[in-house]
Amino acid sequence: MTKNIIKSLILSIFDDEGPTPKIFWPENLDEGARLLIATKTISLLMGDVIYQNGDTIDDINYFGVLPFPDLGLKALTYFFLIADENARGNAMASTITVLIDEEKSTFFYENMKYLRVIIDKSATEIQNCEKVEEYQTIMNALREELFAFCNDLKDPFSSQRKIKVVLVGLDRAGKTSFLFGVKKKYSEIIKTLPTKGVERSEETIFEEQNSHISIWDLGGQKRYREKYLEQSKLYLYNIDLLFYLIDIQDFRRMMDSVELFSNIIESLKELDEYPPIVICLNKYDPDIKGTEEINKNVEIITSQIERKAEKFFIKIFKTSIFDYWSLISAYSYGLSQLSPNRDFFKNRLKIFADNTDADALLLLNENGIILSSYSKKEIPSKVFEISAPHFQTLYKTFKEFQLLKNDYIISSGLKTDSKNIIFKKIQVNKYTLYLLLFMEEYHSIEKIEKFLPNFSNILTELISSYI
Ligand SMILES: Nc1nc2c(ncn2[C@@H]2O[C@H](COP(=O)(O)OP(=O)(O)OP(=O)(O)O)[C@@H](O)[C@H]2O)c(=O)[nH]1
Ligand SMILES: [Mg+2]
Repeated sequence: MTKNIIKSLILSIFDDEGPTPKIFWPENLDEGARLLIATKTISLLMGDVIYQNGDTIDDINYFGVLPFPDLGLKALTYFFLIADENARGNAMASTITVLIDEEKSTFFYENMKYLRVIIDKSATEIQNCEKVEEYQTIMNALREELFAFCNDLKDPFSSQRKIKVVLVGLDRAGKTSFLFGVKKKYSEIIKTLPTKGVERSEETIFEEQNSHISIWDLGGQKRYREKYLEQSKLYLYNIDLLFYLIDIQDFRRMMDSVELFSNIIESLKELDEYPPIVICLNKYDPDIKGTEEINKNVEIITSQIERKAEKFFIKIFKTSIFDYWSLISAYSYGLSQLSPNRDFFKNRLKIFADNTDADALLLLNENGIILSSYSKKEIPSKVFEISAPHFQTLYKTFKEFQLLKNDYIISSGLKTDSKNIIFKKIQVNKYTLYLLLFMEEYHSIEKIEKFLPNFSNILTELISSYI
């Protein structure tokens, strides 16, 4: 019997009295605990600006995993809005929260995709139902469905979340170089030999993370391709994230690459696996990018891949080992897909940007991986592209010589439009993170200092369950 894994289930609504636990199970759930859960789940997601930017109700919904260390519990929470003419902004912030013992939290990560569907369905029912009295019925049905789901699981929790990331593509597409490039192991790149079979390595986003990320770099030569397609149960099973690399300069083999992609899609479908896929149009080198021939290749391959991808979630990047930013952007984007809290992060970054009048900001970890980003317009992302890698190097250098005041590096002299790029190290609990902001010069530091404590507090809650 595994149904006891779920300790509690709560529907909280922000009404006239503030965050209120409306429907909860078990009935004898401690009042203090109830209130804490309602308050934390709602307040973490609700910014001052949330209703004011013209979003429709359906646009606002976030899933995330939150810790409740005082209760010894971990929560999977879904934030959504319920329309209400009398409420501020014509909507009430609401959350559905499922709680389990904190040491079993892998259960959430491993079953996220199913739990999302189940909870989302109930939230939609609540949004659409006319009578408040029906909330109880909907929540009872949700509880039954969650119990049934848990009962069907053979092994609902292991102590560590195991994540499998796979890189595939034709031989010489640049998979192994891509991984070296991300790690700035340049001396290795020039020595790469064709990968034999599979090479496995590990990724760590935080030292403290409770997940094990294993990266499989699958050799792309014909015999290895045949092997992993034949033994797809071994190689393509249980994938959390897939990178597919294509050599954009090798026009001759472009259709072979599309065919391989198509074969992989078919294998995944057979295995009932639907990982997010990051496509890298690789060898898009700085000196040839924008040329007519390359543009044409990009166009052709993009349309082919999109057609073959069917219902898979794909995101296409143009990458080159000579453009570090292109590698780290694609790589980070992929890894961020592994985080159940990615929407939470983005939302928090947006609120911080609005508070500080920043046009854009990035949150990086110590290895320069972009944990989350937010930008109001398209232009600033270009600014980051040029500056982010340099700032981190600058930071390390300055730090070494103890030249930094309060861990800030500020670009001044961007005299074109009185904007600054600000780089700041922030300590969030035991995690060292870096913020990169693009913002108005005027009072920029004061604004950051004013809102940073609250921002850091919230990040503390979110970061321990980032991955
Ligand atoms: N111009 C250019 N060359 C690249 C790039 N990435 C990789 N290469 C080169 O392409 C060749 C193949 O790179 P690998 O990383 O070994 O390719 P792979 O996909 O791992 O190949 P297999 O292991 O056989 O599947 C090497 O000579 C690399 O130096 C790139 O972005 N631009
Ligand atoms: Mg290789």
